[in-house]
Order: sequence, then structure tokens, then C-alpha cells
Amino acid sequence: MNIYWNDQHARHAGRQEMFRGRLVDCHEVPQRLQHVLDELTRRPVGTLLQPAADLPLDAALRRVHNADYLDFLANAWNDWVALDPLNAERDALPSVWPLASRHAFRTDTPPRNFAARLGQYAFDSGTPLMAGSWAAAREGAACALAAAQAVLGGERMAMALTRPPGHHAGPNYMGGYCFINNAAVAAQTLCDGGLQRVAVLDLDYHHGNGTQTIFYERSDVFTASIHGDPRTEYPFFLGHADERGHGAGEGFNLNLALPRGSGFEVWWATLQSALHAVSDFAPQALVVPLGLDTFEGDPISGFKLQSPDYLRVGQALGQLGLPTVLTFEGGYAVAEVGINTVNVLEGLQM
Ligand code: Q9C
Ligand code: ZN
Repeated sequence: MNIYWNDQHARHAGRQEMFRGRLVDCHEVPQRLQHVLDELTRRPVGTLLQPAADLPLDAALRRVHNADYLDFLANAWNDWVALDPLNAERDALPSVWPLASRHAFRTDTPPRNFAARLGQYAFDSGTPLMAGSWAAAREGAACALAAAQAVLGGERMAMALTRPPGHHAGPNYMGGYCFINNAAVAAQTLCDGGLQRVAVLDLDYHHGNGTQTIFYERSDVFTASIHGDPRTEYPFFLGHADERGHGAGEGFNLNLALPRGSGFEVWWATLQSALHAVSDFAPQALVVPLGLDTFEGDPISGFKLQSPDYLRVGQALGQLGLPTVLTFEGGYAVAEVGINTVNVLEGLQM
């Protein structure tokens, strides 16, 4: 297994996120990825690599994100500091949003004010943006692109080991600690490499709203997600069972929501349904946005998987027999995220 890891990841290190009316320490921290690297030195289940410097990254980014959003991200830090030089010491967080209801606020008149633009391109105040966020997110997408190319080149499995995560990022918005949708970059790269059917199976605790939205009207990418019920769990406004795709994409999205508190038995049964749906689609490759926040010890999530369960998860994915790209998503029990991630990778190769 080729594991492309993001050596720029620590340039994104948010200080605080807004949570229920106050700023709390960020959960999505650089140590998460370091723990995975540490566990990979103990259990070398793959080859650690870095993406080549000359990949067609900008073209790959434009395949899944709008050009104006990418421009916004590329310039956001400079614009933030231009607003007030003291901002150089502070992370950027949005505090005003154009509510999307019809006739509520206009979105056809892009504001020039940076605070307004930040709100326009973000859907929560939990995703701090700082000087190195763009560099880190960009290199993460390069890892996803490299992983997809490796699979197109005949590797059975590859992983983008990167942070910040990606699956909440939509065509033109950030949120949920995500800026660039790495799983979507991987899936689109597989399509552009000639595959006619690609499946995405999102295993993060939180619904993969960004990935769902990016592929919602398409029949060549089947998206499925197992996640906490959005009626009580983040991201709240997407992830319900009746979202099945639209237009040509009708029937090519599957949401399997489970109540907060669900344990491995029910999660495993749900995984079997998801795997059947993936097999029925007969994909030529699989992308797995892998969140480890389904773990019982996760501080912000509500499922109860235990560390050995992740070996079985990996095994079940491996038994599909598909060329597979994994992207590293959530998982905030920092001390265990390395063990749990490498358990999946070890199970995949059993
Ligand atoms: N500050 C991923 O797992 N937290 N994102 C809600 C608001 C947002 C999780 C509290 C959770 C995002 C990739
Ligand atoms: Zn998550």
C-alpha cells in the first residue's frame, strides 16, 4: 500500500473553534497525524511516500471546486491580515452568513468585505483559517491526487494521509474542519483516468455532506455514508435517508444514519448494507473517506467502535477486492487514532 503523507500538514494548526457560544481548543490538531505516522513506524503496513512536485494539482482542484472559492482560499490569509494588521496573531473565523432561504439574502452580489466573504464561503464557525491553511490543504489534495494516480497505475491500495480533513468541504465552501475535499479529488481523478464507475463509502462519524453534494447529480460516482443521525448530529442540515441523488444522479446517493450511541453490532450490520449497495453498483474503484471518530473514546462523537473492530472494518473493505483509495478524515481521540487507523490498513491487507 502506498501511503502519501502530507509533510505540510502542521502549517494548519487552528487554535480555537466556536462551540456553543465560546471558543474552545481545536479538536483537529497536528498530533493526530503524527500519531498515525508513529504507529506506522511500529507497524509498517505500507510505504510512506510524498506526492511528486509536478502533479497537475490546480487542474484537479478545479474539477471539484469552483474557481472563485479556490481564489478565495489562496488569498484568504493575506486578505484577513489586510483587514487589521493585528489579525496576523489571530485565526480567521466567520461570524456572518448569507442564509440560503429564497428571498432572505442575496448571493448574486458578492461582498468585498473580507468578513462577509469568509461567511459566504464557510458554513460554520468551527473551522479556523490561518497563515498555513491553504498550503496544508493544497498539499493534502496533492496526496489524494497521487493516491488516485497510483491506483490508476495498478496499485491495489493507496492512502492520502493528510490533514486538515476534507469530506465536509463542498464545491464552494469550507466547514467541519475541511477546506478541500480530498476524497472528491481522488474520485474525480479516478473518473478522469478513464474509470466509468467509482464508489465512495464514507465511514466518518459525521455525514460526508461535501462529497455528497459534489457528486449529487451524477451517476458515474455512487456516494454512500454511514453516520450519526443529522437530526441530532453535525452537520445537521444534510445526511438524511431521503437524499438519494438528483437528476441523472437519482439513486446514486445512499445515506445510512444511525442514532447517537450506536455500538459496533448495529454499525457492522449497516456496513454490510453499504457494502452490498457498493457491490450492486459494480464500481471499478472505491474511495473511502476514513474517519476514526466512530471510536468509543472520541470526544465529539457518539458511536462506540473499539480498537479491534477496525481490523474487521479493514478486512470487510479488502474483501470487496476493489482498487481502493483512502483519505484520512476525522478522529479526535488523539492517543488512539494511530492504532485505529493502522488497524484498518492492516485489516485491508489480511
Ligand atoms: N465547533 C470531521 O470529522 N464540530 N469534522 C461541531 C462546532 C464540528 C467534524 C462543533 C465537527 C466537524 C472531519
Ligand atoms: Zn467526523
